Amino acid sequence: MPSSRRSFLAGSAAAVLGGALAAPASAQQMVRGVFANGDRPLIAFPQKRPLMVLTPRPPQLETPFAVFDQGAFTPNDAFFVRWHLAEIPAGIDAATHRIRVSGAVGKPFTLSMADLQRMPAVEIAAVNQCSGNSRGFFEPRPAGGQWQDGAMGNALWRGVRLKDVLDRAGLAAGAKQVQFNGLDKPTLPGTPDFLKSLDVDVARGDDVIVAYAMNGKPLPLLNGFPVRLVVPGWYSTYWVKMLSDITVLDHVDDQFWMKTAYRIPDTPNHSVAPTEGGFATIPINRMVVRSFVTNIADGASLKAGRTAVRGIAFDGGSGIESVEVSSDGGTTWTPAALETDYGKYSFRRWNAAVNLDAGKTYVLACRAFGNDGGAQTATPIWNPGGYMRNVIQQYKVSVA
Ligand SMILES: Nc1nc2c(c(=O)[nH]1)N[C@H]1C(S)=C(S)[C@@H](COP(=O)(O)O)O[C@H]1N2
Ligand SMILES: [Mo]
Repeated sequence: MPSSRRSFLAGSAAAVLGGALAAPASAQQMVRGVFANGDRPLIAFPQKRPLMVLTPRPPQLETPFAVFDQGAFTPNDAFFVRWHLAEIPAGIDAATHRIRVSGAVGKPFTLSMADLQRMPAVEIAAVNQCSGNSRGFFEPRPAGGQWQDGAMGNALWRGVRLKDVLDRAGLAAGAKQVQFNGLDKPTLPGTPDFLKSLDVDVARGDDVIVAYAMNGKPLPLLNGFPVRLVVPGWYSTYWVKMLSDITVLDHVDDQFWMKTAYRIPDTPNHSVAPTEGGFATIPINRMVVRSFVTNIADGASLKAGRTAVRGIAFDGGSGIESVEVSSDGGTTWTPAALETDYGKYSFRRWNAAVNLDAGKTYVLACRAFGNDGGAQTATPIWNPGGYMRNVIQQYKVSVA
């Protein structure tokens, strides 16, 4: 890993609204890459502060890592963005938006935003993390968005229980899965529309919500205005944005985004050797536990003495049981203090302190454990999708 770990800012500030037609690279603020081909322009899309651009169309925007040191919740204008298809409405009238509920149900119906507002509301803090967050660190590199660690964010989501919506329609006896569609469309006729499905028992879980607010405000357009699915604990591929259709299926969804894409090896840690083939796969589902130091970057130069180390941890919904830090690359560990608990799906902030002597180099590390016994891996996993990275993070620092 190169020494300039995150968020090294260079160049002059020139935020470009709209983003698709960016200014020449020389006029842009850049974030220096922490892996090969990782340099990213910082560009402000509508309702967003300047974020790291992987692709402008469809927008794939990464949160600069320093944002995660500023609080347990990720501000809406700093929240990462990921779309698969390029035909995304540039504006939506919430007053005329409808969600169609149909398929294997007793009584199909449509829901307006006003209908949703009249139903009992729930609020839940939950991490939205792309399956491929940190994919750029995989070796060898799989195809797909070359994210650093910023394809994640934590927000307070407000909406109604999907269960309440489904109960209003009444599931037919043979209902197996619930399929979700949004307003985005493919550009070319051969590209499959983006559709995702959950088993009926997952979809009817207490915490799955049809969300119309994020951190107390309407969703930014790029994060799914006016309404999106929130599946706490699960990778965000299921968190369908600009939700327009809820279709109950009497069979297991066999379209591209379930049968072919977003599948993981059905192996220990969902890991395989890069040369391996012929293994069974399953749809990606719950997140694995992760933790990050947020106040010290890899390659940092620090002052000698007692030094604060702080960060975040989260898992797939069991909640964080403990976090430990190391200053010797993971040989010995000491417990960190856990900060405010916003619920089992939220970022959990933690803090610790280490003693650093002048003239030495250290490898700091952190590791988290979930209440379900989940742990981070000591060596990186590998799979062809570049999914579910949760290696114990290391931060090389030198002390003056
Ligand atoms: N309608 C729609 N919803 C979608 C997607 C999409 O392409 N279209 N991408 C999914 C994926 S893979 C991710 S990582 C998250 C990203 O959510 P965000 O853009 O709000 O951060 O949206 C999910 N929901
Ligand atoms: Mo994703």
